[in-house]
Amino acid sequence: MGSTMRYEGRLRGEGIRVALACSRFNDLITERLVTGARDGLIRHGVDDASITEAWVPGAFELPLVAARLAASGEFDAVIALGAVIRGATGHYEHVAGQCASGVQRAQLDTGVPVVFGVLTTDTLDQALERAGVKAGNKGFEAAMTAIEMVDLLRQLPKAAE
Ligand code: INI
Repeated sequence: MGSTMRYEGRLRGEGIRVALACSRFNDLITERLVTGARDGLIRHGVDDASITEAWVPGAFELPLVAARLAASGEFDAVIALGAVIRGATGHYEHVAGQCASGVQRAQLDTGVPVVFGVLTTDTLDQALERAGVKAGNKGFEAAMTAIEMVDLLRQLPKAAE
């Protein structure tokens, strides 16, 4: 009997090129997410010079830019960073929902991991807590996901021709 194959990405960032798609809306929060993401990447071996940032006005714009970065062939992973806060908008569901589905589409269309590092919260306080103040930093977590996914995809069998 053959043994079961088990694939799992490792947190090894050496040699990985990462693009951060960053949203300016709620930049008190998103600047912290960027800091957390850079910290997570660098702590796990990603070279500072291999991290690129592209800033967009709001979370709604993240999918287009994330898709462009992913399709460029210049990055092994893209991380979309943003903060959609319900209290601040009447169209929360649209912005958050479209952002999430657009980010998912970007990674499925390109085969390049595009990580959803976007906070969707009811209040500014909740967003702050998840941006490094109390309950971790979603940017840091997104960096771990990016590194893990790059390593996992390198291990998995390639798509058949
Ligand atoms: N963009 C955000 O990133 N977060 C929000 O909370 C938000 N609110 O509250 O509206 C927001 N709106 C702007 C949106 O992302 C687009 O930039 C805008 O609609 C132009 O396309």
